Amino acid sequence: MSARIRLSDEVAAALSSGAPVVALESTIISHGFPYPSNLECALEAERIAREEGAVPATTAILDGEARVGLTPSDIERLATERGVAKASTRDIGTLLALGGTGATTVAATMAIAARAGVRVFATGGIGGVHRGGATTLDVSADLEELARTRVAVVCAGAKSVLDIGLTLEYLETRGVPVLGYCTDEFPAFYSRASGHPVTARVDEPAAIARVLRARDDLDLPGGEVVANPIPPEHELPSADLEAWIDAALADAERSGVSGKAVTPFLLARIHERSGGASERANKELVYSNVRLAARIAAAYHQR
Ligand code: PSU
Ligand code: MN
Repeated sequence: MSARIRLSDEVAAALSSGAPVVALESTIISHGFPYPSNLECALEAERIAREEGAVPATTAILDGEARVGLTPSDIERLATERGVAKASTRDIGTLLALGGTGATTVAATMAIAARAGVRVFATGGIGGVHRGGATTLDVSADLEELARTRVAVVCAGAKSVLDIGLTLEYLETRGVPVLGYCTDEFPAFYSRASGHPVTARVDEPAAIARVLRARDDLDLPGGEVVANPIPPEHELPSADLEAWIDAALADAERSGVSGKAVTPFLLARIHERSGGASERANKELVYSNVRLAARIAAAYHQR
């Protein structure tokens, strides 16, 4: 493993004994939720991973150090400090060299986790091709990282602020399998349905682990999307959702936000517009993804 990455003692011990580890990202903490929901969600995600017998490996870059496995006070810092950068893959080198602090996106978390030896990662939603992406080229670096880095990303699909059809086309082109956990349909984050099919439906965590092993054995590049629909009792009504999303997109258009600020802007607007409902749903789907990721990691490490 790279000497550039600092593992927590707990993560180091788990990796060296072949115990299950689940990577967790930190952009969701610094830029995905307002305080104190962000802190609550990050700590509860760690608790659930442990409850399921896996070691949580929350990842970030702190004061120029790539860290896999954080302390509760590191997490609190990411949840409260102003001006923590949103760090994608391209930012890693700069932050390390110049002593910066960044909350890692799905892409950067995958890049660091893979180099630490972590195979399974849980988050809320992945980035994707934005609406209009065919002309703006606003395509998340998450999709590029999925194409080259061998980490399975357990998520609740992608938000419909994105163009879900184009996101799936892009993943197909780049050779990334999209595995539907107990679903034939790719989920749309707050809702279980998107109208778009997955690559394959897989109904057991152990079967997902076997897919990862098969891909490892053939040395196929890249990772996998494991799409886990939000639990039905937490799904948001689609009429409300469409109104909030349309309003958020219109706000974005009006304010001229661009580049890496787009996704955090849209998330914040949806949370505001929905008066807390989207935050609750977002937390619940993260918890459900962490539980599934821990079970996949446990099966993957059971030889
Ligand atoms: N989607 C969400 N919540 C999030 C993100 C995406 O529902 O917090 C974050 C993740 O960290 C993801 C990043 O990797 O946004 C994607 O940003 P961009 O679209 O700029 O690639
Ligand atoms: Mn973008």
